[in-house]
Amino acid sequence: MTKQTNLQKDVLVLNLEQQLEEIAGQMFGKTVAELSDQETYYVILVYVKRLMEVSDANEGEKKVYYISAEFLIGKLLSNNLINLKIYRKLDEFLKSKGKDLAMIEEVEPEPSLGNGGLGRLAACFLDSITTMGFLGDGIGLNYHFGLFKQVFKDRLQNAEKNDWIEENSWLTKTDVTFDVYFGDQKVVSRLYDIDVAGYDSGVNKLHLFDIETVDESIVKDGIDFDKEDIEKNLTLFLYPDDSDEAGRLLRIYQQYFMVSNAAQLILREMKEKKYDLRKMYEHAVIQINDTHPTMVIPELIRILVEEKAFTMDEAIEVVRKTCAYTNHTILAEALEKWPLAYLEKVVPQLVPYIKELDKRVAKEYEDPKVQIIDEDDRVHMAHIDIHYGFSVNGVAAIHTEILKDSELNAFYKIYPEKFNNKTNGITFRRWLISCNRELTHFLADTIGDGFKKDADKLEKLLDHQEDQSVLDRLEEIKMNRKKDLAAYVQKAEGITLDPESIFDIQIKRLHEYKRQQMNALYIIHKYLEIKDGKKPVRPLTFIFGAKAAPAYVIAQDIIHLILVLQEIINNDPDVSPYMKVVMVENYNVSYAEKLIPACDISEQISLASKEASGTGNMKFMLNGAVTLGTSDGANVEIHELVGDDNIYIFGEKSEAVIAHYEKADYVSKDYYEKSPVIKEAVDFIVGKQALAVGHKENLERLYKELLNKDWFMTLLDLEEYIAVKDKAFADYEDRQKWKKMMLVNIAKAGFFSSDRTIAEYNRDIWKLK
Ligand code: GPW
Repeated sequence: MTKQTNLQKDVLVLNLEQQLEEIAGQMFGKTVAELSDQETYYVILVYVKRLMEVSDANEGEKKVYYISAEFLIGKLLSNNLINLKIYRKLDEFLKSKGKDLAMIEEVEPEPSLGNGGLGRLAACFLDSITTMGFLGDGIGLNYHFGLFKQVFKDRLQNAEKNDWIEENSWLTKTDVTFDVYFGDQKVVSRLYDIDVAGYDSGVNKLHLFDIETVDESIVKDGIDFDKEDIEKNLTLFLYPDDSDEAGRLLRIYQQYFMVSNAAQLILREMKEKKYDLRKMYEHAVIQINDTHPTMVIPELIRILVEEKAFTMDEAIEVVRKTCAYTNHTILAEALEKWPLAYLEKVVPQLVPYIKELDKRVAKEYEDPKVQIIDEDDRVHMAHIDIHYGFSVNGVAAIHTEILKDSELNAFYKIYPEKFNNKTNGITFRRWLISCNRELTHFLADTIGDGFKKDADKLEKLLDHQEDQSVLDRLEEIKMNRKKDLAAYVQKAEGITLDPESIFDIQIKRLHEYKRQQMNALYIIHKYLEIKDGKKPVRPLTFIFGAKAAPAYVIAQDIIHLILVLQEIINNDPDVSPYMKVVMVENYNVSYAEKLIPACDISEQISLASKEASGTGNMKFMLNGAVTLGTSDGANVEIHELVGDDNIYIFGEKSEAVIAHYEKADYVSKDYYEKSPVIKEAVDFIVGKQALAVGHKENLERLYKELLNKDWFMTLLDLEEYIAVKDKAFADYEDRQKWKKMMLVNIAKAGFFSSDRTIAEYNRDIWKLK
């Protein structure tokens, strides 16, 4: 069987040219040479899907089910071609037909199935799980309009629906359907699959559930729609809250729909393979990606008790041995706590089980901090995961320590053996091989191409620190990516960037804890300096990309401020030769793939303790950018790896920040009044110039927030940030020094391969063969 399918695949690859001509003929009645880029994309899509269909599936006695509300997979064409090892062959064929593969890649719509880091991590993990030969599938939802599309109007973010699903797509409709009950209300699900090809390996699946009664026409202007009718709206949108909890019933409907389908799919597979359900944990491990899929625990227990004749004790035991939980945040507002009344309304059948789980905890432990249902009748989802799963992991070393020492300390005392760290990682297939082909080829020529399968081999680059031609080539490749980006930004945003300037980039979801506002205050400071005659030796380019949750008012205000600064600065003839600001519209994975390789300075400036890990920081480093960051999340591990000389670290440490919260002694106004530099920058927000361009309401609200609240302590670190950033810009002029910093960053990035992360998940949690 295996041999035969392999042969089929080999034949398809061998006959790539014939195959494509044949498909082109059938689909469009044309030869490949006659196709438009759009048509060529569809033809390749059909071919690659066929190839994956006949590829060997990964096999094993035990499977990991990675359940996640988000899979931010990005465009798939280029990565599939790379992982199937046909990129070059196809590229050459297309060239011979007068076509440019890069242009064809542009045609593909980007799947819109995630917000940010959490969803992108899930996508990197699928790539690595599959590449490493493990049996593992993703389970999530097929949101029709996904995360909103960001459009700037009048220097404000507008949210529009993101209509990403086309007739021909990577989705394959299956004949798998399940009945899902919300109390008495039944809906019928439909499973869509996306094949996940590993690099030089087999395939796994991303299972996305949907319902056929969804009615896209109920979405009128923007992203508003009637929230009442579940059958019509269940899978329309990905709830656009990254870290802000907005307790909405629809979100609970989606979560239950996801886990009910997951549970039914898993039990179906157990049955098909004739596995003993009482030993489910020998064949299945469920990784719960943050608390969004937590209801899978009571749901599985319910099914085992009601349909499979388990006692409550037996069901709890089996489920406990099957489920593992990953925590991605310590932000209180992001830890899901659903009112019991909401759960009663959406999934009354689950409530008795949740109450039973709560009762057992209450009987055993008195500490109110570890109860499942609190005094206000809110259900703490993470607490279900910790009590009724076998593993709890954080996503970077410092984050896991904070979980153990403070946020989840009460649980750590009960279950020290459950806690473990799994520092995040990124797939190098997308974040190096695909997005920076020139750098990839150069690295392969310099140190051999072993790093493609074993990322630690990048360290070999350290042998070339004194090799002038290597250093010069790194600089040259960076310049080429900056030129590429400048050309793209010119087209997409209508803004001219100078590739000779320093590209300083902050791209990530917009959130106060990530402190884009601190970067904006630096920009104001620099602007005023230049106005004052203090010109930088080299022009500076400040680039932002960020979506803000539509309900997150201050985040919208920060976007507004940045767009106001963009307008003022880029149009000021005294200043624009020395600095530019650009906030790119609708930042997404595809944009990241262009921005990251072009970056000189990677902004990772979250308030220490608040960014669980960050993964953009890793992508930048891998592409030769130098980090300017706080001692937060994975920055701490980057710092340890590259050493003091190859990173710019500033700001209060997490212990000090946590102490500020405990003592409630941070007063932003004190910082404002103490420092003329801070005062001047903050006042600019509501000064004449800003108000002439921007909206009073937004700017004043932001100003007041910074002065009177500043919950994420922007002003705490601002002065140090200004000093260290200025130092980084000055150091950039020592080109030799900077090129070595680039080299060390690339060489030390191997640790952040998601292959390493997945190997650790498997070693400590999943234990797949
Ligand atoms: F709040 N993260 C995210 F923890 O992108 F659930 N979305 C989310 O909803 C949450 C976390 C949640 C991010 C973290 O902010 C980031 O630090 C981390 O690198 C990433 O998840 C992957 O672990």
